[in-house]
Amino acid sequence: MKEKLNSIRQSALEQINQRDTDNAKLEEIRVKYLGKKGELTAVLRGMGQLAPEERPVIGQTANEVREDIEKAIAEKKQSLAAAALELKLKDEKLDVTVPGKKSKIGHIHPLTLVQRELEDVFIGMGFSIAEGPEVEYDYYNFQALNIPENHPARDTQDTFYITDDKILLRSQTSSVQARVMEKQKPPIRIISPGRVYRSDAMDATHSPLFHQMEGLAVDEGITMGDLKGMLETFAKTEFGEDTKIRFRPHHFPFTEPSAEVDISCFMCGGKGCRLCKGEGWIEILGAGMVHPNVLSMCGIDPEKYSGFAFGMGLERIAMLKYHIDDIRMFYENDVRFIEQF
Ligand code: 2NM
Repeated sequence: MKEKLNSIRQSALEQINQRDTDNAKLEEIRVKYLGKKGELTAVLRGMGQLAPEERPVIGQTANEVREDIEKAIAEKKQSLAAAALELKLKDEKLDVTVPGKKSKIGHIHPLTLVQRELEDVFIGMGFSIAEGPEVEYDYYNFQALNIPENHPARDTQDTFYITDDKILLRSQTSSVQARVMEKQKPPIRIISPGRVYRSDAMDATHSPLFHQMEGLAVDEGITMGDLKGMLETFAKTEFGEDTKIRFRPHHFPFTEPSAEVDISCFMCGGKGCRLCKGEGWIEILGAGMVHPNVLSMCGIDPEKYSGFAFGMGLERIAMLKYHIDDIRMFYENDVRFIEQF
């Protein structure tokens, strides 16, 4: 009996300590020797047949064998866990000296770039940014801006109507300014950048969707001199300290008097070149003194208050600045184009 126990111990320990014994194999071994139907259990069951004086000795040996096997299993388990941890640590070792993978970084779209730059310039002069809906009432886009019923801009040839006559895609961000004047009392100093829509055929200089930035200042005693001084500061900040501005008489329904504003060519300094087409001057915006009808329609007393307003196309500014000769480049999402900014 004793030999039997010793041989059980020996073969169990041998199997446990084999190099390729893993956790699953350990469990098999445990069941094989210590399980309910295991070899050691079978020996203990057979104790009844032993002589009474042999029982304590064999019993003690059997317990020792059980303890030895249990201990060996526990130790093997521990060494397996240690080896697994070792392997994991080795596997997850991080070599911080390996050169990193370069990830592609996006670019700011040139229109966004120009919009942000202009916002900074005007915010620096005390303007705040105002926003409004792109789907707009005819009232704010035309009526409140003194644009008469028969004006060509109102034609379906020129404007995208959502409903027959009341709702449209705004054709200028002046609609935002009409909304602000209606809500807010002077002093008002706002710019309204954003998308506008006009039913134009796409070509190198036209797009049915483009971007504008308009500005508005309303207060007591605002004059054309304020407009001129402010625009001069704007032109010098945006296009360089030597930039001059020039007003040419024009007509807009929402301003009186109105003007188109040129800057001296920032490429040739006014001598005449390819960019200014030999003119020395480049048209960049429209402006004027807010029409009294617009003020009163928006609930501001034109006897007490006056204001100036201006508007420019962001695409046009970006095209001049970056020498882009086709407006369609802005909307095609060609990375080779975007990557240049
Ligand atoms: C322009 C040119 C001239 C303009 C007028 C107004 C408002 F709402 F005050 F009447 N906002 N913007 C304006 C004036 C816009 O764009 C070429």
